[in-house]
Amino acid sequence: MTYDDNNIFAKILRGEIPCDKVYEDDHVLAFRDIQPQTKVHVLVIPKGAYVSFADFSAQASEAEITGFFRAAGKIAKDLGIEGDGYRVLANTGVHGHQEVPHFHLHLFGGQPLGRMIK
Ligand code: IU
Repeated sequence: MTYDDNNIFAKILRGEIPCDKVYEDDHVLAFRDIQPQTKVHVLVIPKGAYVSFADFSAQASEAEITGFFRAAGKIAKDLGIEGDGYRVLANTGVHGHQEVPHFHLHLFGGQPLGRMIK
């Protein structure tokens, strides 16, 4: 899918809009969701221009994919939500109700989550 350089996460990556950053490395940025749905609600995004999970999983290099998922796991651990458990979610496309067209993982935790979030 064509990537929109003006999506909000692209602007955050370029530093044009601030974010509440919790982690950054060469390939990954993570920040707190602006409208948290749970006590801990963090978004993990690749720095590369991928619209969705579909594009990221199909087009990203193995190094990007490995780095991304390793970072996501480390972020959850560093946030202190690993012990009691948490939820990872990637809304994708129209049926998935993806609102921001830059691939992101939601990390939800810090409280019991029930069966579904979102
Ligand atoms: P979705 O998976 O694309 O549906 O979720 C997008 C998330 O991005 C949603 O939880 C928003 O609250 C969040 N978000 C944000 O953290 N900062 C922003 O400036 C905007 C959306 I716009």
